[in-house]
Parts: sequence; structure tokens; C-alpha cells
Amino acid sequence: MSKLDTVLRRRAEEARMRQEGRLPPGQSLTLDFPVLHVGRTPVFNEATWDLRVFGLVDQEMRWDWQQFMQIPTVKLTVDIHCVTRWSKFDTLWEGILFRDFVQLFGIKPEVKHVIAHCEQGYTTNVPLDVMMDDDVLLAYKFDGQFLEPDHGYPLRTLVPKRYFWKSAKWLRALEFSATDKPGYWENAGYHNEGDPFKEERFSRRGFFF
Ligand SMILES: Nc1nc2c(c(=O)[nH]1)N[C@H]1C(S)=C(S)[C@@H](COP(=O)(O)O)O[C@H]1N2
Ligand SMILES: [Mo]
Repeated sequence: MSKLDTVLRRRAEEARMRQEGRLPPGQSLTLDFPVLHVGRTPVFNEATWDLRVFGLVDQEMRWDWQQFMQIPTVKLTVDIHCVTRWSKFDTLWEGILFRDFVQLFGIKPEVKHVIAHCEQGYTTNVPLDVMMDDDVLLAYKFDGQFLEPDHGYPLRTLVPKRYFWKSAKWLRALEFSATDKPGYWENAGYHNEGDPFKEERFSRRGFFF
């Protein structure tokens, strides 16, 4: 495709998404898959990798990579929205449905928040009711391939109904909590909820970087 064709295709797609009500306010459509994170891309080591669940769970558990790969997966096509104003549509993911995953260990009735803990200490918080939606995954494939290292290999959360900073790359643990624990970007002035359709970008009106 020529450069002009790409520009025109992007515009046409964006107009279609706006018309279908799928383009949140202040967003524009991208055909690329931008990479955004703090710090360096970690290197996956299968021998030391594990995923843990802790906090208000019936049973604390951990899986190594081989064990984790045995858990049944689903495939989902969703739209994703980054607070830096790009949206990407009809992205195909495969992973474990979060609401099925919690059945493996059970959570206490007091749980209100889920905190994702990642390599190098990045964390992000999402309300339990959002996590229990039917589009939230512990995702390890994008477009039929294992995630690229920059996009979170081997494992990330996928929370399509929130800005993409809440989709935690290089996930290592999930904490189940009765109290909220704002994470990296939430503590840096971004909105605690981050609903793209409500344009919940920053925690204070007029706050900017
Ligand atoms: N562990 C970790 N996860 C992270 C981040 C990060 O810095 N560290 N950045 C977040 C932000 S701000 C965005 S926009 C998305 C970007 O995901 P992508 O690089 O796959 O597009 O990852 C999110 N998940
Ligand atoms: Mo972001």
C-alpha cells in the first residue's frame, strides 16, 4: 500500500468507528501497535518465572509456565484505547478469562480491588467488578502469536474497558484486596478509574504534564 492509501484507509476506518460509536472522545485510530512503558523490557526466563495470587483468596497459589499453559483459554476480539490518544480496533487476543481463573483458587467476599504486580515493580489497580467482565483476560497471544517482548511477553492482563495503562505487561502476581491501592500511573496523576468513554484521563481537572 502507498503512503497515501494508508492515510486514506486510516481516515476511513476512523470515520467508521466514530459512526459506530466505538471511538471514545479525544481518541484517534491507529493501524500500528505502539509500544509504551517505563523501564526496560524484561527478559523471560522460564526456569524462574511464576504467577502468584495472594491477598484475600481462599487458597494462595502459584503456577510455573508449564502449569499455567495447561489452563484452558479463550479467544477474544476487542478494541483498546491508550490515554496517549490512540485506539486500535478489532484486536485479537488469546488467554485465560479472568472470571474463570479466579474459580481456581476462590476469592473472599470482601474483595473489591485487583492489583496487578509486574516485573520491576510496576503495579496497576482495577475494581473487581471490572475485572469480572466477560472481556478481561490474562493474555499471552496477540494475533495468533505469543506476545512480543515489548508487548508483555510472556503474560499481561487485558482490560479493554479501561485505558491501556491498566493492561499490565509482564504480569507476575495478582493481589486481591478490600482496599484500593493505586498503582504507578494512578499515583502519577492519572485517573483512578480510567474509563475511555468517560474520558477519565487525569485525576484532577486541568492537570497536565
Ligand atoms: N508492566 C508494565 N505494564 C504496562 C506499562 C508499564 O510501563 N509496565 N505501561 C502501560 C501503558 S502506559 C500502556 S499504554 C500499555 C502499552 O501497551 P503496549 O506497549 O502493548 O501498547 O501498557 C501498560 N502496561
Ligand atoms: Mo499508556
